[in-house]
Amino acid sequence: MEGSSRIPDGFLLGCASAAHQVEGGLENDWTRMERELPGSIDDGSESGIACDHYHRFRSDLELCAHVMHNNAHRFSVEWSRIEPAEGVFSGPALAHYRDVARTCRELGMEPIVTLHHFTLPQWLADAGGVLAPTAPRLFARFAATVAEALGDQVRWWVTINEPAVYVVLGHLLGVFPPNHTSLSETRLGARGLLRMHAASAMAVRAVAGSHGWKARISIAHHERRIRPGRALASLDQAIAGLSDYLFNRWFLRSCVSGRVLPPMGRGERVTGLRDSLDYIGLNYYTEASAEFDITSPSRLFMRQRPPAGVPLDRFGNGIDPACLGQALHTLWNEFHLPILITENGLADSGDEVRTRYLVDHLSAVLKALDQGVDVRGYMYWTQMDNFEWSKGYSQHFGLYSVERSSMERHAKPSAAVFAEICQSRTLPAVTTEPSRAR
Ligand code: IFM
Repeated sequence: MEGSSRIPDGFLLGCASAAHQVEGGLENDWTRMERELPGSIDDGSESGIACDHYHRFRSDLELCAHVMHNNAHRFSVEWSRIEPAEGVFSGPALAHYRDVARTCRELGMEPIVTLHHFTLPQWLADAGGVLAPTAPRLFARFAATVAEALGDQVRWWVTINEPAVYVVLGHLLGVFPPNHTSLSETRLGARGLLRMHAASAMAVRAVAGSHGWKARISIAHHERRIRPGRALASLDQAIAGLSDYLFNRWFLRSCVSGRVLPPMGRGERVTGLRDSLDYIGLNYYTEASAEFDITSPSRLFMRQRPPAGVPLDRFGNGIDPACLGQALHTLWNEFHLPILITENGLADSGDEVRTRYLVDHLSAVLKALDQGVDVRGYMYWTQMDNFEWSKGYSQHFGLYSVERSSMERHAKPSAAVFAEICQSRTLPAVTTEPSRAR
């Protein structure tokens, strides 16, 4: 391992989760799709009670703090629970999330709160979802309500999780609600999310200002390193460059410029967008190769393939920790904003590759830190195996497994390694060879 293996004091280390994947008992656009659209979930499951984290959050958080020695925790608040009907806010739901944030603090973990993580209340989905002209205003009102309830406990905010993933999977590829496959809707959806981000960032800042606490606001940006498939094929290079711009840069650059950049808009200014990012939340998993494919106009003429010469995850995506290092450098060089790794993880049912993945990716982070990139923390995705969206319960990203019949949590070997890292604040040397995750 090159560079420092010592993790600096104050560096945040923890796990990330999302309400729909762990809480259970929800009524939102996803639960409706799971029930009503046959085949929408690969293993035929419904999220159901998920990990029953809504009722077990305290003991789950204790595992993070006392067993894994985490000093931070990222979770999302569920809009459909807090605002079950338009304009009707649930006091008990707000009190619950306030309790979660306060419990994090009491356990010595910095809470990082996501306002939108893939799900929408059904009433908003019925009104057009993120395409609805009212969505930014409604999301801002929701954000202000959450900030009023939780704000004195929370400094780190994520307005929207992975906007590019959300709009591509929901509006271009039809895998997430609303299950549409429309290029023009994809453009409108991207614009809608940008406006929702701007409006909610302004709302959280206004509440913070009036109460005198500090809010650090960002999105959780999913960066997927995309290389041209055939190094010398100029169409592959063009398509890789285009998808890198659309998927990895468009949202962030629009935020910094304060305008809806082409091709989603014509540079029109959005109130509150400019300087709406205090840091960059980075979700980093894998890399891909892009090849030009004339037969798939609906996929922007692009076919993604596993890259050559690197180990693959179980979806066939490349695992190369150096790519996380490159992502950190390119983001830092372009935006000069602190970076918080809001997600990094691996689906590995046998827990055979996770330890290596974790240590190598953390090692890449420490190297980037040594080289001057301002990285503030690292959240592993995720504490426990949970509902992995359209893959259902078939994918296992967790450091803990969950027995579905009893809901018992069991630490995997990688959890012990993460615990040791967080406690000693030092990276161990890992000797196993990288292999393909099952
Ligand atoms: O489970 C998801 C999470 O909700 C968003 N980022 C990627 C994770 C793994 O696929």
